Amino acid sequence: MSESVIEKVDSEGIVRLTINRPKALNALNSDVLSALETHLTELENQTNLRAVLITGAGEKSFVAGADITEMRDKTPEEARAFASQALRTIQRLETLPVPVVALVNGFCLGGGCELALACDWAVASDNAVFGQPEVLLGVIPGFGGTQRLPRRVGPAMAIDLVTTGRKIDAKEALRIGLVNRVMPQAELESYVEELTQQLKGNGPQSVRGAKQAVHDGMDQDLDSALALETSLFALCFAGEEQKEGMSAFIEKRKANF
Ligand code: DAK
Repeated sequence: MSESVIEKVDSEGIVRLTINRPKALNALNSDVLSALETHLTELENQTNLRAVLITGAGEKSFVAGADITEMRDKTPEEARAFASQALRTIQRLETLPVPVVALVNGFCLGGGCELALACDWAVASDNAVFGQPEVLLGVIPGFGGTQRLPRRVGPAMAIDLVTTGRKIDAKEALRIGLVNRVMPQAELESYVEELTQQLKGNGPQSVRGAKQAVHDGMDQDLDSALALETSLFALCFAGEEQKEGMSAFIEKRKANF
């Protein structure tokens, strides 16, 4: 039986997706994108979902980009279809209702960096390498990089990265705000376990609401975004979670969500 290009492990609502093409440094081809989209469709409907982790198989690479071998002979129409498939899939990852964590364990280049940019968290090992090297291949980023990168790190740094194609190390990625944390590779797993347990300990609806407020608000003017926050805040008082969280505080005990 052939190995799956995406491995999925579900541990009580913490779902880990591993892109499994280590021989090609987990480059994204059509098969990976289709498999990822199938998993995301399932996750969108999973009611007990608390957080999603996405990573690459092996110790060398998260994702070394879109698959150059598959792309080389594409016509403009085929390139557009490929980019549309990737954009749609990456957007579905971004809009999952729970926090999505990129566990960046090595090369995070091109489409890989664009995948990480669509995640809420990026936690990187200290050997991780980031970049948008598309201009070295005669193309531009096609999976959202020219739009999400400036929103994450600001337009000046984004222009630097997408026009030079230079690679940066994990330390610089942390400094410019591309990633949230950098860990020695040996400590990456335990840190991510701690992070997901922390997320899991919080009110599930509150975590979803907080993510929604940030994401939806970013696309709106400040007044509309603040109104959105007010609505989502008020909505918290319609459920049990707020009652339990505040009662637990007053009764000096741990909330049981
Ligand atoms: N695609 C396909 N295969 C790849 C790959 C990739 N992106 N990256 C690595 N590999 C394969 C290598 O070919 C090699 O395969 P074999 O020769 O063993 O068969 C194997 O992985 C191991 O790689 P290396 O031997 O090169 O390993 P090294 O440690 O020496 O170097 C490296 C690691 C990550 C520095 C190097 O592999 C590298 O530079 N890889 C390419 C990185 C890159 O340029 N990524 C960006 C790809 S472009 C679009 C527009 C643009 C895009 C998409 C759509 N539209 C408008 C449609 C572009 C997106 C991109 O991501």
